[in-house]
Amino acid sequence: MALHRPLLAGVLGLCAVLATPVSATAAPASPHAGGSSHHADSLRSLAAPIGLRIGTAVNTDQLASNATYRNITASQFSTVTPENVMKWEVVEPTRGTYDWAAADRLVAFAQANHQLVRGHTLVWHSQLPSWLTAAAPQMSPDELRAILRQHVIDQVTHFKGQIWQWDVVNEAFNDDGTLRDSIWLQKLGPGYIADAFRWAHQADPKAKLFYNDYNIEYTGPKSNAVYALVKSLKAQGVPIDGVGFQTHLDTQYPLPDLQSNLQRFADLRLDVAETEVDVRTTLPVTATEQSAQVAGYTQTLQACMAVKRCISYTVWGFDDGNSWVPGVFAGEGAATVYDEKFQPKAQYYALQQALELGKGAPHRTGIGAGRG
Ligand code: 9MR
Repeated sequence: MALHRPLLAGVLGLCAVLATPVSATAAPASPHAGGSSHHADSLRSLAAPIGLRIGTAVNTDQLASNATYRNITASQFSTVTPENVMKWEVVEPTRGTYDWAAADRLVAFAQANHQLVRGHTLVWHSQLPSWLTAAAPQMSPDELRAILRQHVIDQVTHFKGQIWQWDVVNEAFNDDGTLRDSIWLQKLGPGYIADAFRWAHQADPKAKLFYNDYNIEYTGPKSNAVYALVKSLKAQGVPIDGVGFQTHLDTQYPLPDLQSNLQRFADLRLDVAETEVDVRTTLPVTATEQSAQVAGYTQTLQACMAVKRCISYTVWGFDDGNSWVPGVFAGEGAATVYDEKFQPKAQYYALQQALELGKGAPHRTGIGAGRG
């Protein structure tokens, strides 16, 4: 997989470090974590008055085996994203044989807990099944296109009516703004992107269809290239509804213009979402670094709240024990809002406080389906 160029979040002093938590009740979850009995200070409850959804990526092994993990997932968040179980290698490990079991269980969990689901992801260069990566180089463009079309249509059809937002195409660009040299680009040319949106729309006309990428949170060659792409897709009538900004941040890099960048995409009459937020730093974490992490969470949530078409804010896992970061960035971690023992950190209270203080933010209208 591509290593993300660490992003910035460390605008020290940009946001005040929280001295006092908004509430001491952040904690895990009442036994009635589902249903409508969420604590008034939960992230999902605090975000509800402005129509904002707060989400998390979910590790479905933890969800099945760990009651604390399950309770926090249910009580704090109003959307869930499968961290891995809707990816192609999981849903079709053998050609023609689908295994939806893990994804279906997550969808059922979400429904039981009145959560919406972000489907992740239909077209990507990574986590492809080995039968596909082995055979693709020898396939004709027509053959590969038929396989991709079938994949998109079968998966979206399977979950029809159950997915709020689909990440239809994920990470199609390089950081310099050129298209990534994936098997899709090599064999099908750049038109595979528009095709994927058309196929997904055909299979579930009500799902909101997103383009999703990292390092597009600030303006620059990559963000500008995605902007040009989605503007052109809209102009051609391709059924795209939104852009997902993954927002994997690192305290050593600045994040200069997230809000205005989100706004320029929103001005194209697209919804926007922060889809995979985390803020990593070097270990062990110093007080200065944690301040920068707190600032990163505050800044990213406030930017979303300030943009009316920013309809969801999703963290890429909520606890440090299950974060992807240490496995990929040597010597870094502590990127989430709960520690390894599922205790909320200052980063959690920063989200709580931003929501508390942002009650006057514009009410989102994009919760239902529909374009324009
Ligand atoms: O968090 C995911 C991790 O468990 C997987 O091993 C990894 C495989 O590439 O994918 C991680 O999730 C990625 C997401 O699907 C797309 N954006 C970047 C995320 C972090 O790598």
